[in-house]
Amino acid sequence: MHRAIGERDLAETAVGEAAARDLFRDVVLAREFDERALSLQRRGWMPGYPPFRGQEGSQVGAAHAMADGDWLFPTYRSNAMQLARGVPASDILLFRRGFAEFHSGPDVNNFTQAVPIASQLPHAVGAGMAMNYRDDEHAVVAYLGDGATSEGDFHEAMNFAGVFDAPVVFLCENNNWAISLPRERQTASDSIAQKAEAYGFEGVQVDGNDPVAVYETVGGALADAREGNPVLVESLTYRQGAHTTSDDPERYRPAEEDLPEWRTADPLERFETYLREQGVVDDVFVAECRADAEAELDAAIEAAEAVDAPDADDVFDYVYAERTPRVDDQQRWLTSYLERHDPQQREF
Ligand SMILES: Cc1ncc(C[n+]2csc(CCOP(=O)(O)OP(=O)(O)O)c2C)c(N)n1
Repeated sequence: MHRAIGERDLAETAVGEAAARDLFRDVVLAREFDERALSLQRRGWMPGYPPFRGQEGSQVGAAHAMADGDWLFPTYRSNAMQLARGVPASDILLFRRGFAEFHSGPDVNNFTQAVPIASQLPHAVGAGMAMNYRDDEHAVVAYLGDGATSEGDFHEAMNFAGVFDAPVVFLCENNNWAISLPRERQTASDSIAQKAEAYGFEGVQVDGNDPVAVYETVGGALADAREGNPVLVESLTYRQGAHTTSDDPERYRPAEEDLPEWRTADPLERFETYLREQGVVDDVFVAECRADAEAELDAAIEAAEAVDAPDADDVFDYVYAERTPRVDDQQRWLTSYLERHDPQQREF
């Protein structure tokens, strides 16, 4: 497994000083985004929010390893990746508020965030196969959680990727929890990475709280994928917060996790300490990153709040390309419910 922080000088890694500062800047931005988005949800501005606190280092490291033209197939959890790929923070917030059209930001190759677990994976492999047919040299990163590895879609996608040499990196962010189900109850395999072997390609583990190691590992995996060799990367990290704002992890999470310290370490604090030791960042730079992140989020929230609230009926427009009778029934039910109970609730 690839672990760098504290074990290697930055000069020995594939990340130069300027690139390390860029990584740090985006990890700070991701943390600021996550905290501000949580507060917005708490004051009722959006219906729900899935925090990614603890996973910023993994997501930013992976996003920086991608080429601009590569495609990301994200989930609800991977907003830090989208942010680091250049999706405006206001778009991510508006998407979470219920505007489907803000799903990926202009000119960024991101597929829509998947909420049905693992459903993005066959799509991602299909996109990779299409790249092969078109002689397109780009690759795909298919993001998933540890829970997704129990879905049939995961195994079908892995099988197709192996058979058709699809240029796909499966980035499994193992944050140790799938809502209340711990990793050891998810699979009896020793690792998630080893599942790749059954499909004829490589699986690797990486310290997901080390953005440098993730950058190197995902970068190497993307290079292999472009040669027709898919890779499964298991990024070992930890979900510090709740599954979503509807969840209470105190109901199921032990007070003390039986995990090594590096696994639950805060990626932001750890990276900052490392970069200070390496002489790559100082007080001035760290303060500047924080101030810039705050200003960026101030502006993003102002822009997002200036958009009128979505209408409750929008929910029904994006389920299928064409309406089904059942969706029509559900819309009629909601309309009559809101008229009877609370007409004001037509807006969030
Ligand atoms: C097909 C499907 N089954 C069940 C759910 C309910 N559900 C939402 S999130 C989740 C757990 C996912 O865990 P994991 O894949 O580890 O991702 P994480 O939330 O940790 O990022 C489940 C079971 C769903 N969204 N889709």
